[in-house]
Amino acid sequence: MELRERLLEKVEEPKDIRGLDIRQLELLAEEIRQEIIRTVAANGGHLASSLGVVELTIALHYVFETPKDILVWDVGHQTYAHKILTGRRRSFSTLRKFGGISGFPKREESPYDSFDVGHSGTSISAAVGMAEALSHQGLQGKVVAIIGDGSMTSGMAFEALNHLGSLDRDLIVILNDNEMSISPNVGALSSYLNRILTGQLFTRFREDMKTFIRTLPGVGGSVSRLVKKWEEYAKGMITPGLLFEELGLKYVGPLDGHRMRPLVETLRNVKQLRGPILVHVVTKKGKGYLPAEKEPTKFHGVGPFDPATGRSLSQDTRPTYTSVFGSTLVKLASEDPRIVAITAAMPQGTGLEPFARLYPERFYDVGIAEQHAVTMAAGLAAKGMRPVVAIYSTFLQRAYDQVLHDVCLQNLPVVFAMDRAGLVGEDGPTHHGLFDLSYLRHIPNMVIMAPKDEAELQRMLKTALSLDGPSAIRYPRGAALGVKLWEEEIPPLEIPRCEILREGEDLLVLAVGACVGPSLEAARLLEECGISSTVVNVRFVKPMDPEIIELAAKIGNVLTVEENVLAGGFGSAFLERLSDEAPRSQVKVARVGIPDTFVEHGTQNELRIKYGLDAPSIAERARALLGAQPLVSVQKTCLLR
Ligand SMILES: Cc1ncc(C[n+]2csc(CCOP(=O)(O)OP(=O)(O)O)c2C)c(N)n1
Repeated sequence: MELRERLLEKVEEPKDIRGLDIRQLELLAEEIRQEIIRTVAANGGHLASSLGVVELTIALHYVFETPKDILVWDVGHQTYAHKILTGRRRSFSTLRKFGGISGFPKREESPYDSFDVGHSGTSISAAVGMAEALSHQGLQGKVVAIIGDGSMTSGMAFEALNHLGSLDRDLIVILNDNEMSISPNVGALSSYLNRILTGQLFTRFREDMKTFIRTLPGVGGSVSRLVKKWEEYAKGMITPGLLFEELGLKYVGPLDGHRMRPLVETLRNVKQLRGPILVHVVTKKGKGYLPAEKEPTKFHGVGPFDPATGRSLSQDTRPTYTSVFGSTLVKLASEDPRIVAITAAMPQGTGLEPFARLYPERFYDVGIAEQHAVTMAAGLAAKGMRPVVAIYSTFLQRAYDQVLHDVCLQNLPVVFAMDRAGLVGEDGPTHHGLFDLSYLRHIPNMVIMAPKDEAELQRMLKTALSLDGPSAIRYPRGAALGVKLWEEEIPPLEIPRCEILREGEDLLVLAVGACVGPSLEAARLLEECGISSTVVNVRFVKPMDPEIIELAAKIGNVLTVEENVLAGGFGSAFLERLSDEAPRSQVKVARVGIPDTFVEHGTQNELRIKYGLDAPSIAERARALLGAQPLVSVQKTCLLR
């Protein structure tokens, strides 16, 4: 039972905490934690990362004069405490809800959110730009980038550090080191940070020097004297953050990110320093909530759960597309030793964990390094392997040139498994996979597939792995349809054959992937008002089945349906083909898809309704296409013949 009034009740903005003492800041941290746990348990969200930086966030807003001093968050999934402290305490219960506040920083939401973000590795680059902008305009203000050890593995972070080290700018990089990405962090940098924490860096150097000196000719009995001398010299030379110092940043740390007093005192000192500085802060992911401390990967991003136990409230027992992809890849890998799998820091999210367990030597987690993942796959394919690169649709955007220049230009057999294609829901505009059909369709050699259900996903994976060139399969986030899976031999598909699911004379509906289900449902609704539809499961967005154009010319009214932006998507591809192959046809076409806008956050269903991708909206659109009196059979044209 709480007897005292919550400190949080009086906090609207950071200035309200600047008069508190350290003990009060510690109490505030506890209150913020409870607020975060309560809200995320109800709404879902990124729990563990946000819990890990509560003290750090308070200390930053306490010491720095935000928003004049600028905080630039990396990824932005850890900003719940920041949101609560910066004017959004009262709206925090709407976190990630349709029409509510975003789960990520948003400039339009608050002047304290300096940069919109959702993808890893942008903070140092953006901070460098901001520091330069302040300087150009003669403005005062410190710029502080806060980046996790996982995000520090991004190529962009290295590019920015490399540049920053050569600039004489006051810029503070806070390295929030919890030794975790979503899964345990990987790579040489991660091992380096770990060696700093365990104090092994100096010990290891000393051992290496001893070994080296022993190999020198003629040192004989004087070894120990020499080693001692080296040790004295090396002690002055080896600072824990030598790597960063060499890059031109002053290194401060490692600091315990959960002890308020040293955090505040160190940040105060750092604030006085000039030039680029890296502050190494050690935090615990999930701090203060036992289930999340124990299982930080599970609680990285969660749906609603029971806060007392940490148990998920979801009742859905259907498999996900992700899990079917993962189990099918395991099965196919047992039949073909050339198959290898690559993830960019998302072994769990992409369903590759079973593969990693069974085939550790054929599995690569490269860190948050999508570009490297793709070009590495190209290298593997160039030398006879069959790489499957599993990357969410939104994150593959990072590697567009690698897909084009390193994979497709050489027609290499790399399979792109693009999870989370289409509307992803509550993560919002940074995470929707709405562009992949457009950014892949124009690249020569690429085969693009979209399954209508999880059994077809299995067949597409089999098909993709039988090709001698690149291919991409895009499938949605969340529960699959629950159809029967292929257990023994998985039959491949014939490229580029589409599948006619229903035949009718008034309307042709060309549906891509997850839109097939709602399109069939729309056809049933239309039938009730006397409109008969042919519904086609497109299957291959590229190459396009010539039969699609024939059907269009025969039926005369065509509705394309896709969960992708309309610009450059499947509907555009259809119009291009129609214009090329039947230039004088009078086929009437309407395209259902995402207009030229970034889509906000909300549940997948809410967004599908808003953007006209649910069955009733599709049926409505078809009625509009067919004119004012949809019950009258429309006139058909067949100008191709
Ligand atoms: C380009 C890109 N790839 C992948 C992701 C998915 N992702 C979100 S958070 C995260 C881990 C980030 O780790 P870290 O920066 O250490 O933050 P932590 O969650 O541990 O606090 C990943 C891989 C992303 N947001 N952006």
